[in-house]
Amino acid sequence: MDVLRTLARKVSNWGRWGPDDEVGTFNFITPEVVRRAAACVKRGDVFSLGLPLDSEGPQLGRQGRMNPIHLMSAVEGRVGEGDFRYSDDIVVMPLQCATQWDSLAHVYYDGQLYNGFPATTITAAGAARNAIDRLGPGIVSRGVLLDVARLWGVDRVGPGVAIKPADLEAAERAAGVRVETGDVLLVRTGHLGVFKLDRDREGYLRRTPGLGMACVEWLHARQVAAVATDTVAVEVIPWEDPALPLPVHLLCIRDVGLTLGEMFDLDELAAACARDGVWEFLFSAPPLKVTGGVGSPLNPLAVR
Ligand code: UVW
Repeated sequence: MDVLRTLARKVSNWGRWGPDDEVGTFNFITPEVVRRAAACVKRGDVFSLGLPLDSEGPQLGRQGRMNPIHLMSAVEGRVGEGDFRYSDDIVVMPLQCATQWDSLAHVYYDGQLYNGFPATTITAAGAARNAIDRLGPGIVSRGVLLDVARLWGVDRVGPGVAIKPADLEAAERAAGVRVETGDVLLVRTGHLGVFKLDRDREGYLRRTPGLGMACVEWLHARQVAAVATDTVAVEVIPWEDPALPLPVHLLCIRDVGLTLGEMFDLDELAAACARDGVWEFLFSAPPLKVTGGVGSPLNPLAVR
């Protein structure tokens, strides 16, 4: 934990946007950043980055995380005596089971959340601080996709392989793009693409490629608004130091105030970017306004 606390001091954004701030690096998304993002729309092509919400998802039921259950609450429902019919439905799902944002209340250590709020503000009623609904109008910014799998000429970065800052910079050079203040960074490893073919849930969840701990300082220095990948945890699993679980989560969410996006389906977007060599786009992923929620399911959009 000493390594973690030392790094935490270097990357901390606590107090940067005032003592009451609950949205962290989303403060980097200024109106100017949004205008620059809108200018990325050239073709009018829209890509959905969300997984389908159904029983075929990657979850195994561990940690209370099951795949979504979709039920019909009305089939051929009637209103009045005429021929009018309606259908209604219900979804039961953990907010963390598919494509999602982790809120800044999702993980913590030493009894404190991002910006120093006490962990006791999270109760059975939800998160009173740093909850997902604090994001208000949601997230619109420039998205930049760095395709590490393509850079390395592989279908998937190997499970357990940690991506380093030098790899992100090599992917930037290959894409001819630079990650800048307020961007939402998407990193493609190809891991979800393999799951979509082999449906091996154990393989998808247990060992994943992902960001190594050294990337935290890089993300902090580049002032990204959020980072998302096509894996279940953004960071490499198993962790680089077995005695230090989830270091990227802890440092990004709790110290940097940086929201993580997980299980983003980046394959079609990456193919389109590779076709014309443009790796930036307008990105939007508003969370559901779940009051006190520590995360939210999403259908993120990239508009090119
Ligand atoms: C944990 O497993 C705690 O987090 P996540 O779902 O964000 O990977």
